[in-house]
Amino acid sequence: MNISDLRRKIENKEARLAVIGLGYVGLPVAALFAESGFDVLGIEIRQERVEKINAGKCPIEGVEPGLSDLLKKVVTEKKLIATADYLQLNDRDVVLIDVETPVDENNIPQYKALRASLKSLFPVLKQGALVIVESTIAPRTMADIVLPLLEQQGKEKKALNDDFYLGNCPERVMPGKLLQNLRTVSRVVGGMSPETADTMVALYQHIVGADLDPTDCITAELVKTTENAYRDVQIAFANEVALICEAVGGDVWKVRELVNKSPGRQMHLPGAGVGGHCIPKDPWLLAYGTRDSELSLQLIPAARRINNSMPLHMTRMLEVALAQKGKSLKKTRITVLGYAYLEDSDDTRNSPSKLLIDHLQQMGAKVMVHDPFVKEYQGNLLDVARQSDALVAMVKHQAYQKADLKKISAVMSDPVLIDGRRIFSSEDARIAGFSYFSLGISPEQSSGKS
Ligand code: SAJ
Repeated sequence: MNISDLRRKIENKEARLAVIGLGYVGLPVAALFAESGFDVLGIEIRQERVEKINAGKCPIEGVEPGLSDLLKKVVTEKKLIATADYLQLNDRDVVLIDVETPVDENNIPQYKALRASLKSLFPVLKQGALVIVESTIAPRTMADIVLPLLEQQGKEKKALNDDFYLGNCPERVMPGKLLQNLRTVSRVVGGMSPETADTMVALYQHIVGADLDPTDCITAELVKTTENAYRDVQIAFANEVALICEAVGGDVWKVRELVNKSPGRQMHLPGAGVGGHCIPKDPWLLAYGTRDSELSLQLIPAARRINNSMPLHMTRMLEVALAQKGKSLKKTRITVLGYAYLEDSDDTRNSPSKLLIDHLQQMGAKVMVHDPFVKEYQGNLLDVARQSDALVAMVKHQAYQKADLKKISAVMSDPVLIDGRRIFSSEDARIAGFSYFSLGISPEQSSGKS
């Protein structure tokens, strides 16, 4: 089958699709293509996940509007079937790869899952099939790693743009808005040839109601990692301004509001840390692309260091607040509000709270954790906070924005409130009986002494 035949089959939805990796990205993608009328095979190595999906049950927890119902519908209609068996890929015209691409403790990309999926795919890949990597990858990964693994295995060889076609179409999803982002956010469509990119546009047009920008693979790899490195640097800037405001007696939240009135400014939100599956990782993927060059990056690594230091800054704020009451961290009881990395989500990957909790425990504090979305930390907030010396607010869950601070303060002893996301107002916290300290506001201003 040549690219024109494939394009025709895609346009009239006869092409048989497969998605390798039914996680936060792969599962909604598979469900959307199934809903649009394609026959979709989902490949998932976790057997329990396969069974759950084939029972029409969504394995993704948290608030994902529409996903559970959509999955149930397409599974019931048998438009989406999950399996762990790679052999079933042999009749698939298009194979999307949505496996994890984490970085290790040295910020080096770990492509184990990507390599494994390509190695399993090679022997069963249908002649003339289109392979699209949706996972986020470092620049040059398509050319240096993906292509060679599809061109040869052992003695068997395959020819690009003849035996198979290849592209990279990075996802732009966000937990809590998986379906919405897939349907409404533009995508960069990188093909190993212009014809492949155009064929990929024809495919994604079935589920994406936004710009589809055809280009080459290196551009697609650079755009995805750059857009997240951009966000990380912007957040780091906001965090450094927060530290400046604390040092000079300012209020970063007011400063940010007024700075953003200046045309062309978009100062991001300072915060207690940067978590999630994208932002902490993608700057390192971008940097990894330069590994064979003489280039030594400055700004992008520095931004990562600043953002990673924010949970420890919360500890320092806590120590200052407790010292004003003649207390030290050792033996105090601290309640951490929020373990997810993002408000109103159950996603705990790279949770900044984990860094804070580990550090507080190393300093000898007894740490309680509450999070309305994370199973092991759900429970009655008053019970968790009871007898605590301090609260550290790490995630701006709606439940905390609506919390009755008076009731919480009443079950604590001489309470301190450290606010890492400006969830509360200084006045409300003080009236409720807390000694209140907010990230980005000098201690004097926070406690109303200035
Ligand atoms: N954060 C800040 N200050 C900010 C924004 C975020 O401290 O101004 C923190 C958050 O608390 C969180 C982390 O950074 O811990 C990441 O937040 P995020 O809003 O960037 O959420 P993510 O990680 O889900 O980012 C995803 C990314 N999307 C993709 O990679 C496809 C990101 O590019 C999007 O901008 C973001 O979703 C979004 O807002 O849609």
